[in-house]
Formats: sequence, structure tokens, C-alpha cells
Amino acid sequence: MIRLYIGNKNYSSWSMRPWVLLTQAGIDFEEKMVRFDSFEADSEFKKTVLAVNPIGKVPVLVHDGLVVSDTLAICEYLAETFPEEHLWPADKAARAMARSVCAEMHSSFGPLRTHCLMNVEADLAQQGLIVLRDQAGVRADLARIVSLWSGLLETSGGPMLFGDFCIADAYYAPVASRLRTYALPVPAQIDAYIDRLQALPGVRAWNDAALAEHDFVPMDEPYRSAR
Ligand SMILES: N[C@@H](CCC(=O)N[C@@H](CS)C(=O)NCC(=O)O)C(=O)O
Repeated sequence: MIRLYIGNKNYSSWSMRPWVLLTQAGIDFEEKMVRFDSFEADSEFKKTVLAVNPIGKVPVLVHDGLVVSDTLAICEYLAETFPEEHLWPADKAARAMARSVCAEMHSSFGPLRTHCLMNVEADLAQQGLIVLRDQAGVRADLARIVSLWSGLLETSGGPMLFGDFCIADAYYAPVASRLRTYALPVPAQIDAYIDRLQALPGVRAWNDAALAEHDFVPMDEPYRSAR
């Protein structure tokens, strides 16, 4: 049985990706949620996660004695282990592009990640206005996301980035969540993609569970002191 270690669903954007992928694909797995108390060496979070893998971050996947960390490696492992689920697009060129946009997610969008932390439960529209006004990097990230998603949707014809749901949609689900939380303005076709993405059973299940957590983790809440 696959075991996936994740952080708080309200906050952990990296955890969301493989969890949504597994859930949406209907692959059976066991979830182990490790609460974010802090990321200090003596925190319960660090102690628990370090006992599983030396990187000390979530997500971590454990399967048949194998420990796989880092989201991209986990997604690749799942795609290889469950080829019948077609987690990457079947077409070679589309697959290369899907890998490319996932790698871009890993290596880019620093300003968006820094100034718009994922927070499924919160309404941070006012903060979104301030961030957009003050952070040129967030404006640039938003423009890139709009152009990236628009191009992919135009090429594939939708409803997902590469037609059918694939790893790339799971990868951008936390970005879509941020766009909603901070009410960042996007064109109508991007708004419609976000609606479709958030309506996927796997994404809905994550968001519902995030709302049910009723936890408040101060290190992930730069804009609020309470819920
Ligand atoms: N590149 C890693 C990033 C994972 C990551 O940063 N996870 C956060 C939670 S969303 C974490 O565990 N942080 C703990 C720390 O920074 O010490 C991946 O793709 O899985």
C-alpha cells in the first residue's frame, strides 16, 4: 500500500499535488498528515518527517520499502508504477511540454509563492490588491501563468491543460487555489479553467478536507493573527 506523508491541507501546496493526483486517479493510498507546528529542528513536524527521509520535507511517498521525496520524483514514480492511469499525456510532444511546465513550477514563481502563501480557507482579496500593487514579481508571475495556461488550453482544446487531467493540472492546482484566495484578476478563460480544476473530485476532496481542519498555523499566516 502506498503511504503519502503530507502537511496541513490548508497550507501545504507541495503536499496537495501528489495527493490530488492519487485521489483523482483513484489510486488507493494511505495518508499520514504531519501537522505544521514549526520547521525548527526540534519541532514535532521535523522529527516525524526526518524519521522517514533525511530531507525533512513533505510530501514523501513510501511504497514497498522505497522512500521517494520531492513532488516531481513522486509524480514520475506514480506515472511509472501505474501506466494504465495515463498520468502524463500519451503524445510525446505534449508529454515533454507537460514535464516542462511542471519543472517550471518547481524552479519559478518565487514571488507568487512568497507573497501569496497557499491558504485554502482564507479570503485574502484585500491582501491580493496590496500584493499586486507592490510586488512587480507577483505581477510578472501572474502574467506568465495566464499566458502559459491560455496557450496550453488553446492548443489542447481543454478542458484541462493537456486535454484530459494529468500531472500538470495537479501541479497547478495550488496555484489556482492561490489565485482564488487572493482574488488575483485573470481573463475569463482562465477563470473557467480554475472552476473546472476546482470542480475535479480530487481537488474538491482536498479543499473540503482543508476547510475541515480548523487549524491556525501562525508561520503560514503573515496576513492574519486569527481565523
Ligand atoms: N521541492 C520540494 C519542496 C517541498 C517543501 O518545501 N515542502 C514544505 C511543505 S509545503 C516543507 O516540508 N517544508 C519544511 C521545511 O522547509 O523545513 C518538493 O517538491 O516536494
